[in-house]
Amino acid sequence: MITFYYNDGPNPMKVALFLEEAGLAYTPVAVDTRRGDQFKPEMVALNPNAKVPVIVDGDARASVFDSTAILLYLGEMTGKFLPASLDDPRVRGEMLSWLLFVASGVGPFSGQAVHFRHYVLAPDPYSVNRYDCEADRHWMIVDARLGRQPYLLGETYTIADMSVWGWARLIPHMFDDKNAFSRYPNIGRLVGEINARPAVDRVEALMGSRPFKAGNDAEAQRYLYPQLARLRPT
Ligand SMILES: N[C@@H](CCC(=O)N[C@@H](CS)C(=O)NCC(=O)O)C(=O)O
Repeated sequence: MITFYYNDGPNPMKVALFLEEAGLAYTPVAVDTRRGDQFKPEMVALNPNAKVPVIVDGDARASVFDSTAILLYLGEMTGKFLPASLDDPRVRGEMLSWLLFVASGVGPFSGQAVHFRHYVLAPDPYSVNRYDCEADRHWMIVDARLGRQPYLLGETYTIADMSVWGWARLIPHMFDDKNAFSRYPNIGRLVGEINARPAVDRVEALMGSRPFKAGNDAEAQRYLYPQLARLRPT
């Protein structure tokens, strides 16, 4: 049995999507990051980076953190939602390229774009422009790829699409533009297609079953923006 540590953020969403798509049995454990649950010793023991998602696969006695690593683990463990011919190094290389492009570029730049547009405490046009621009540049690359083929890795829906979906569904919020998908029509098509899958209804039911703390009060800021402590006079 898998234990899934999660909140309703984009990275846990990707893993929830896989678990639901694959029909795996799992026990969800909510981690309220605005209340600091991610820093509890039992969480830091599972993920020294003190973030979600994390899974513990009790049957295999495996513990895996970071959404991309978890998607790869679950894909390889089940043999599902992977490209065909994964034993061909060229196919595996292509899959890793796109997974890591999402993990190291799309995700971090999108996260910072959301932060500097919606949550920054000291408004800063330079940073908004920097992260908007980089997030947009990454999304244009994804959109061009999806303009040539239905899915990131070709003709089949894989973990790479699940990884992109976690952040792509937030594009209108990220750019504060409800028509943002008109700039990325192929991503809009993929997000619409994945959102229509029954697994997404189950992911949303899971996320809705546990009301996480909302807002950006002093407690949330203390846990989510540890850099603020450095600004306080000693
Ligand atoms: N690279 C990690 C990033 C994980 C991450 O940033 N998780 C967020 C939720 S989407 C989190 O736990 N935030 C709490 C915090 O930053 O303290 C992954 O892909 O899993």
